[in-house]
Amino acid sequence: MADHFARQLPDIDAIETQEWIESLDALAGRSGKVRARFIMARLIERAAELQVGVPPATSTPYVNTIPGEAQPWFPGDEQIERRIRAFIRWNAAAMVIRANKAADGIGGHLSTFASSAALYEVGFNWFFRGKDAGQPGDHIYFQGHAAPGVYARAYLERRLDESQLDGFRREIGGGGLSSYPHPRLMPEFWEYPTVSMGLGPLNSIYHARFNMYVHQRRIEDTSASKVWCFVGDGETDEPETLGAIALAGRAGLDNLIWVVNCNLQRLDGPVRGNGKIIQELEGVFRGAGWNVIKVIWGTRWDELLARDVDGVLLHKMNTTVDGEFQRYATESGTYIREHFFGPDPRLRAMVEHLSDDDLRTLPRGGHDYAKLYAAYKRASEQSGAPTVILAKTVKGWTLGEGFEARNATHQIKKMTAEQLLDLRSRIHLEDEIPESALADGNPPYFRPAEGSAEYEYMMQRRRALDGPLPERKLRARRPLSLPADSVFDALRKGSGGREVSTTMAFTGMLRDLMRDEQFGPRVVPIVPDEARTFGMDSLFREFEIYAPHGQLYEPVDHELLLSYSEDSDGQILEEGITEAGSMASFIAAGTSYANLGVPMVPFYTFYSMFGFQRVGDLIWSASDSRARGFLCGATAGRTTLLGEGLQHQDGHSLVLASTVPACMAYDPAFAYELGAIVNEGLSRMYGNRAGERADVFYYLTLYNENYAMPPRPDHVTDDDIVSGLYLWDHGDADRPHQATMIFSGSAQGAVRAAQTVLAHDYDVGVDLWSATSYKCLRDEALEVERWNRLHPTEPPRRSSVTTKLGDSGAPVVAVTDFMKAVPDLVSRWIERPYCSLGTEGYGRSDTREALRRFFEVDEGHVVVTVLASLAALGALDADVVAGAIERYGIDPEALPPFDPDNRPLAPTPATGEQRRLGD
Ligand SMILES: Cc1ncc(C[n+]2csc(CCOP(=O)(O)OP(=O)(O)O)c2C)c(N)n1
Ligand SMILES: [Mg+2]
Repeated sequence: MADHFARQLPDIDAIETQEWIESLDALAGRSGKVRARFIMARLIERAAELQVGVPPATSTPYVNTIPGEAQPWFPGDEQIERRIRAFIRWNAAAMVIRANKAADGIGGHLSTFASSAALYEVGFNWFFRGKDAGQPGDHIYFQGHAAPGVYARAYLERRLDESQLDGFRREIGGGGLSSYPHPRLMPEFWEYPTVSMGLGPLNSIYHARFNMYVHQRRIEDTSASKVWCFVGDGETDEPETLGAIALAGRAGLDNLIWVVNCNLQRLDGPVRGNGKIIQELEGVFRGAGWNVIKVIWGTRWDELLARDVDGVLLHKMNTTVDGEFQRYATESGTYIREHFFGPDPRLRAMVEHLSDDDLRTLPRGGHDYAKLYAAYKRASEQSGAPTVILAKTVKGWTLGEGFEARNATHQIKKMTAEQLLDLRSRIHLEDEIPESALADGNPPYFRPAEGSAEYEYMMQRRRALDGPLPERKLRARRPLSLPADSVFDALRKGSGGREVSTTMAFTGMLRDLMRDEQFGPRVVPIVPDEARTFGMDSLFREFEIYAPHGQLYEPVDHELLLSYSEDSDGQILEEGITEAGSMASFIAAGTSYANLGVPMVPFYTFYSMFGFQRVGDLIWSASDSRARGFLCGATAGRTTLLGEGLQHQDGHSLVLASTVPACMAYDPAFAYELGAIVNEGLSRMYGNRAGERADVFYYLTLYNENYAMPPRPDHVTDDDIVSGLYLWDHGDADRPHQATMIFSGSAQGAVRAAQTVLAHDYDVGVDLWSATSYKCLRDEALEVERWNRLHPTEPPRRSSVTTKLGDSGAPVVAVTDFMKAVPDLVSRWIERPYCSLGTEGYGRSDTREALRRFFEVDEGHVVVTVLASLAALGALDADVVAGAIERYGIDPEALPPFDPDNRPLAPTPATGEQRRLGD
């Protein structure tokens, strides 16, 4: 049913309205729908010129957004740029083919770059700014599997040599080139990891937004920097790709340009065989407030469109689905004449003067340099909105019949001698590549000599654009001074008996860090709509929430001391409900030390359950990116967050964190531990200790259980704390029985209570240790273990965890609010009987007490476990253990919490049997 919204609007001249409608009726009746559509389109365009305020149509006909006559003059030498492009095309293909010849199965991609060579080259020659002028330059996200093309250009520029190209995908041993963009593997070359589809596009949006943020906060002038992101059309299937485009529109990110390589294919086949990806994306992006530039047809189509007086060509363009377009790219001119132009005599007549070969090679817009130049120029001059360029290409373009638009093209990595010859002639390199060199299927590289016209042209263009790209260059343009150590004093002193949580301690510390005059402005607090949960609403008024356009309303709570305050130079990134977006912000802030030469310190605080589990690949991307900063998993623990149930109670983020090499995972129990870890983290990641700056990031668990935060014991140093394990409290050494307990995080409560009971009621003296980081202990122990293995004739070394806990023979019980796998990370290096208590299984809603009983980490279970460990050694009678089990009312027959179907058991009064609640 038609929408009748306009009938509700005030009509101040109904007769005039009627006249307009009648003329449209007459037009459509007399001249047909095509003509009516045309007039409407012109009226909409005119209305936009008059700034009438009519919203743009979500989709426009299947033609270029910039018509031929509106194209700017191209300032370069198209011929020489085509030559340069041919060399790059050749070398990109040669490196993949050679790599697979040398090591079958090593992989690589030929067709993606072949489809996007012009998309990149027009950028390299005319738009992408480097860093040589001392400015941050542009930030380019390359499509990951187009990497061979980027290497090939660097080879022409003498930034890579032939042996490096031959090291494509052969990194072990050094000097090789990574398969995809990885700053971790090629830290001086690649800036942004992209190949996990969707993450590059998402990161690019938050990166552009971050550049605006630092600009508006007057930390750095980023007005000359653009973020360019190259995206695959198939990649737009990923929710991460399109999930944040509305933010870019809302924030008016005119420093952001996306180029979507619409080759109509993904890995398996067509992206939208039955539809039109360009039209679909146009609607999506326009709806999100982007400036959309479609580059569909190459220049030779302009003439045909000009002759399309009846609109039949346009109609054919509009109604041909991508699956058919893909087919046309593989077919002969005759086929195209028959099927595309054929059915309508007017269309057929339009191309009568063209040969079959002309028809076959009518190019798509994404291979047309002048069209691309026009689009890029307009995009870079756009103000107030981000731009997306939807460029239509052929996958495998120039690679020949076996490749172009074939469904399998994505994965073909080899070319026969015949195919190589074909490519050579397609890109006119007969003079450069001798036929004899292709016989063995190992194509040689070729680059024009220094001093040649092509070389000089190319280098001159890069000099004019401030140097080469990509280049990851660390420049301390605006160094950071660390906060005064006194910021951590309050944490060291404890809470003076006041019951607080580590989350509250964290928020207080964050506030104090932000108040530090020098350091404070570099802090970037990030939160996904959970600030109130973590008590961070207390920061709103003082530091304000970043809003690019400021606060255009008086907040409902304006009278409150802690009102919701937004400002264009606000410091807090309140991202709304998007953990993925918040992670992208974390990456942008955490890599600012490299991207802008301005170290910024992100503290991203989130529900710990929605961290590693929800956005694990983005955390991986942060580590790929060499991001620095603090990930703060609040409401941590499976029993500490009460009431919320299994979707919220995190007992495994520390397990997942242990899989990320660059992640320093800590589980602090006390405020002073938190302070020591953050202090150490700051100096490790941002400090001025020469040579020690590390591209790592920290993961901290924060709990919401309140207890008195003890002062740091006199015998404990900050180094002890960050080492991962330290003796917190000596037990009574005179007791006849001895044991050790290790706590982490909120498990401290049960362990400390158990220590008292064990001493008084069971005569067991228990040392208490705090394990702040099992990951840290494990990493060190693995290193020692390896050293010992490889140095058989040297006296063996002992790991720190082995040394610290010694070999007294007394049992050790480790307790955590996470899974047992966490303390078990170090079990094989403990030379004493070792047992861990943790929270296996699914979380559920209840009180902390009930949860801790259920998960077997409460005082009773800790006491029983220590006694059982002693009994197992023969130090105690089994009856003592049985007595404790009874004393604490523990049901030995209850199903274990890690049984996936376990629901709490309750006795059935009549029979005394047990039944599942809820059955
Ligand atoms: C998250 C993720 N899933 C799957 C892949 C595997 N993959 C690599 S390239 C590709 C197809 C890409 O198609 P498109 O985005 O259209 O790029 P094109 O090569 O056509 O330019 C796929 C599925 C990946 N890299 N990342
Ligand atoms: Mg594609």
